[in-house]
Amino acid sequence: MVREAEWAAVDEDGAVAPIAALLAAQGRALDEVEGRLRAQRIETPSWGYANSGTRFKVFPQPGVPRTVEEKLADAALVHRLTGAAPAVALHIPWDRVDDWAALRAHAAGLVLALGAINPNLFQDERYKLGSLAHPDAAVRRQAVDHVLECVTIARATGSRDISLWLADGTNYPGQDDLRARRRRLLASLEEIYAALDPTMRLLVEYKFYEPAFYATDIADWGMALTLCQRLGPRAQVLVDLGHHAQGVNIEQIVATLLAEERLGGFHFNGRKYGDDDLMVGSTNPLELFLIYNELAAAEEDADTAVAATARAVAYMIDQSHNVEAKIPAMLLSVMNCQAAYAKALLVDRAALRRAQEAGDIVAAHRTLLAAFETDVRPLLAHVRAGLGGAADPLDAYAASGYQERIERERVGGNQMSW
Ligand code: LRH
Ligand code: MN
Repeated sequence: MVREAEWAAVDEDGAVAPIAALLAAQGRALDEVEGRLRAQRIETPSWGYANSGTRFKVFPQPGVPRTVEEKLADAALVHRLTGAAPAVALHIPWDRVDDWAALRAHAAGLVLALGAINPNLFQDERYKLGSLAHPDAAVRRQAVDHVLECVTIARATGSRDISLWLADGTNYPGQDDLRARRRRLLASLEEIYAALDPTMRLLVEYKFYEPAFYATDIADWGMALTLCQRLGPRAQVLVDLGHHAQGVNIEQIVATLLAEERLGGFHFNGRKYGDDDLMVGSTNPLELFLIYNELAAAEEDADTAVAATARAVAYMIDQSHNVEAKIPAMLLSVMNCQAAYAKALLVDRAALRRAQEAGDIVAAHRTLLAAFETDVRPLLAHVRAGLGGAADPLDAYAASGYQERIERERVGGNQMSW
């Protein structure tokens, strides 16, 4: 499929020499940084390979998967080329199959794992007034049962995380009792938490508005954190980059959740206005770098509980590629995460600490900028090549003929969509 020759050997040693020198000046070895980059894992979303859109229009694209297996095939190529996307998050019922064990084996055959299981409590008519927080006990029962089914699915797919986002909320003041909704929500979550296997986690995703336009039941990190603290240690907060009000300092939320040992994972994407679900790093690469900077620092923290929390974070992409080509968009998104992490790993933390302790604000800020402004592309080409991937995944994809092949072969049937 991908002509090996396309992956021209890069003059790796020469190209990474500047990075090696930069690290040597810090008394650090290139191997340490390369080792952490080789261990980077980004989970891609099955729904990112399918058709998606806005309330105005869903634009179908040629070659889009008609089956979960075709989604996995596309995800497998993204992993082969980047070396850093070995798992796919699933959404239920969008990805429901009859035989989960067979799907798991099929994925393994593609060198892929099945990742987080995402329940869907936002598309059934009965959820108009909410799901886990709904005033009607019968509706809450249905919603809890759906999440319990997702726990059963996770057991079959070997997934660690149940990744839960709720559209629950109200549109007008007085529509419902806000504390009563929280009580109902917590009771539903307690039943779900009790059903988790000891190796499983419940990731609680917050969002400040939409589709609710007055009060969202889990609207911010504080509401999610306090719910998780009431549930237990395996309930952790999921940070979707598109779910904050303008101007919110997301890297500070990340630092806080790490300090609380409650950062469970991310839904990475880019946004300029609302929950735009654009390619991560496309609108604000500095913010993505600053988020990875908090994570890279926490991974090395002397506080072993904080370091363990940072190392257990689930890095997941949650995007909808409404107009751009889906597989190239996913490739660039993974590449942007690799670049942000690589830059964060180059931060001279000793110099940063010295400047902070000396109160030298400009020097401290410049220490971060120096890493952010470092060209890490040769380093990443080196790391990917070492993982059997492509020096430049997008060039390799263009040369592979894969897009032309899927557009030729995937004719007929129903394209998958939200
Ligand atoms: C909600 C959300 C959530 C999903 C969906 C696909 O906006 O971020 O994570 O399940 O997008
Ligand atoms: Mn999300």
